[in-house]
Amino acid sequence: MSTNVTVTGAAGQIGYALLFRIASGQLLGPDTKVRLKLLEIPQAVKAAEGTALELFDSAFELLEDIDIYDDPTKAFEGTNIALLVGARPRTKGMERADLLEANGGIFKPQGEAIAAGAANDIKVLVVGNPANTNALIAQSNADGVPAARFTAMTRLDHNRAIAQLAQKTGAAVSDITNMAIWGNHSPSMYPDLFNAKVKGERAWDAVGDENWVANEYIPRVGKRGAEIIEARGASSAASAASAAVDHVYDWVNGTAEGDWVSMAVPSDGSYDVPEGIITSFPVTTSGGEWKIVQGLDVPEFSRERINNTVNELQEERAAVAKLGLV
Ligand code: NAX
Repeated sequence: MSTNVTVTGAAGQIGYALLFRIASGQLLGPDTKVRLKLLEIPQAVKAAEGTALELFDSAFELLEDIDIYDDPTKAFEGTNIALLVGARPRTKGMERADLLEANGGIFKPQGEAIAAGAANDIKVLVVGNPANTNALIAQSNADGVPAARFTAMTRLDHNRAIAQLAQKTGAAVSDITNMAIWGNHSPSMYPDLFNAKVKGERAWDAVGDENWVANEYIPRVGKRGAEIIEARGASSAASAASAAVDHVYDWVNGTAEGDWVSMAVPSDGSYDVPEGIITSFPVTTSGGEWKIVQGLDVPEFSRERINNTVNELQEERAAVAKLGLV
């Protein structure tokens, strides 16, 4: 048995890091063979073919086949896992409405193609920005596919939040559990230290410095993408690919007992977050399904910040609704 994995934006920089991780078995585990289906725009198909040659040259034992398409209907046919990485970036002078409209032109037909031909167990992760709202557009246009199959990536923010907390407290990354990112994959997202733990102790108490949390930690995690661009001269790529692998691996294989991960998923109204928007929550996964963790502590400090990031997503939803995309 093999699993069909579609990757869009395959010729891009995240694609270049991601495809080798998938083909080596890190996405689905060492017992699952993979057939890659790559989607690119016509101008980038040749570059995707170049990456496919390198994948071939790596002689990955789990990689059964690679097909390259410039047509979403073919790229999503029979697919089990779809990683939607390709998106339209914001260019100079572009207003938010223009950005959302341009991405609507990508994610609406991709949602329709998923509905038309993907496998019954399809799972979708949207990485391409604005990821949460692009996921909402795809989901809204995928008639007949359960909304829960559409998720967006906040796992990079989650991993950044763990790494920064480990550095501050001197703990190992493996000592940090129960991290949660709430909201949008944008600088407004909220990493929650009230529920995260450092060696079992509440992270807020382990840090013991509200000023650091409010004025250094949260902005640092939120603006880490800009810091990487400043240092590298290009946006995060390998860390984003790594986070995408973590997201799908945990969705398919389940979260560890007592721990959870962050995924942007369609809200069911939990924690008074408006229903329907695709927003990050702490979730557990089991049997290929996710569940929002219930009953967590949401003090005023968290509530204000969750409301702020969720309001941003509601505005994005209103803007794409106005464009007839959802
Ligand atoms: P690149 O510009 O290197 O690659 C994007 C690729 O997508 C290009 O090869 C392009 O031809 C392709 N593409 C464009 N439209 C397409 C379509 N309709 N169908 C198929 N392919 C299409 O960008 P890269 O650095 O790889 O980043 C990809 C996306 O990830 C961007 O939108 C970026 O903003 C987003 N990110 C999201 C992150 C997250 O945490 N959710 C973090 C990393 C990254 O910034």
